[in-house]
Amino acid sequence: MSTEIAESTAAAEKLQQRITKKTARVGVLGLGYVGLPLAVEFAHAGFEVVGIDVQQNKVDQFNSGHSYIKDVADSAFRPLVESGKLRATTDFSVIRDLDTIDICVPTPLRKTKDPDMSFVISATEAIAGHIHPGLLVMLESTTYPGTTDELLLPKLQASGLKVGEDFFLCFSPERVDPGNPKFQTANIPKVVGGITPVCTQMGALFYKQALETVVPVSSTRVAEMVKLLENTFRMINIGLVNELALMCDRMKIDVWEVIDAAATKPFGFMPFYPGPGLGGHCIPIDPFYLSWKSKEAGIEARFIELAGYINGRMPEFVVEKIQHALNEATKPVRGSHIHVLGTAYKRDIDDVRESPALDIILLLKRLGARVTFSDPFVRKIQINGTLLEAEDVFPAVENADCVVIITDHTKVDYAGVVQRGKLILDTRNALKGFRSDKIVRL
Ligand code: SAJ
Repeated sequence: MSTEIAESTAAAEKLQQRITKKTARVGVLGLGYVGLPLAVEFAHAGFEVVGIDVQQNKVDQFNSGHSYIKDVADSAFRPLVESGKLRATTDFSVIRDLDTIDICVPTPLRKTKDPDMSFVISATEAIAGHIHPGLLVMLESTTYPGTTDELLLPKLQASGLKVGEDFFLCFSPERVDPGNPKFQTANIPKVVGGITPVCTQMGALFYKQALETVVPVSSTRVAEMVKLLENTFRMINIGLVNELALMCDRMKIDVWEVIDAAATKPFGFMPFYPGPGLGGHCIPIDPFYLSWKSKEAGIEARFIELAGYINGRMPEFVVEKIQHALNEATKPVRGSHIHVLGTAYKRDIDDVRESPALDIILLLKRLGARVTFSDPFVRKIQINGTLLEAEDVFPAVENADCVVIITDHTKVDYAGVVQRGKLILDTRNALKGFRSDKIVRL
């Protein structure tokens, strides 16, 4: 028993008991790529878990024992649902009977690159409507420093309950890396910071029941900033290597060879790789939460803005490379058949959100090209409201005037692509081991 919790209030002591005895009723609000795996981990640890989502179809799939998140196999999911340990609902009033609740809802950007907090606000208001003594609330959605104390706390304290005594409030960044076979929810260290020391301890105690490593920090703002540093670090370093790729292209230097050789340095260097642009729902977006908030604090986040510009320019750069390559073959883009290999935002996943492939296909269509695509994980995509269905790889590769590798999925027969393709632009170094005049690299 931690002394601070024991000396705090009866509500704290009761919650601590329930967490350590695993009788606490756990709630997860938002059943996406973060919420569903988190719900599974706590059910697996022995807690009774209720998932809450506004989408009935997700709740129905969840309660049928089918995991719609690729990183969670049905075999690990179905038994938990069948045993009654895990269930889902669209009914937010269940919060009244919960001891803990994790908010795992999206934090996208508006078109103006301002944070869209609407999902977090509606989740918080739903919780505020059913808050009760002893409830532990944890926000996991990536957001700007200050969200938990400025946005959530006032809404939750409007109930008259006092934070750190009657209820407990923490921020704990999600660190899910979709498709990562080595690191999944249970073995990714979990940072957690509370509004008060007792909140931090309660959050740390909670996560310790199901996750291998917990990293308590002194406040919610520190925890919020940790996540933004992690993802801004990635975004800026990707922007750096993309700019290096632009330089090497002009200087006729193989940027991939440069990075591989630099990566032999055993300290002080971490390889990042150029690509067709920045996809996903985290890396292209999270850093703008930081630059938005730092602007409010009077600091221009120039690194973020510059990296955002460079990463955002990569789709156009890829299209210029295609134009140049076709030009060498005395073919205009207009009327040419261009086949795109891979549309997911990164290898071996099925997610196309913010994928640079979508931008590249749109740009090519605007230039009058006939564009087809294939992707082992993606069957159809929307381009400016028009549905585009995936085609079988080889007939399209054989027929195309130019093949463009946008996503380097592992289970593609690249030897077959090199054999059959007339002209191949490789934006991911997927053809690293191949030598041929028909291959053009980024
Ligand atoms: N990319 C490059 N070059 C690189 C690395 C990535 O162009 O060297 C591109 C990818 O192709 C992709 C985008 O950047 O389009 C994002 O890649 P990512 O590997 O960061 O993938 P995410 O966004 O699915 O996952 C990241 C997590 N990734 C890793 O830590 C490896 C992690 O930063 C977060 O846990 C997660 O975002 C999140 O939820 O914030």
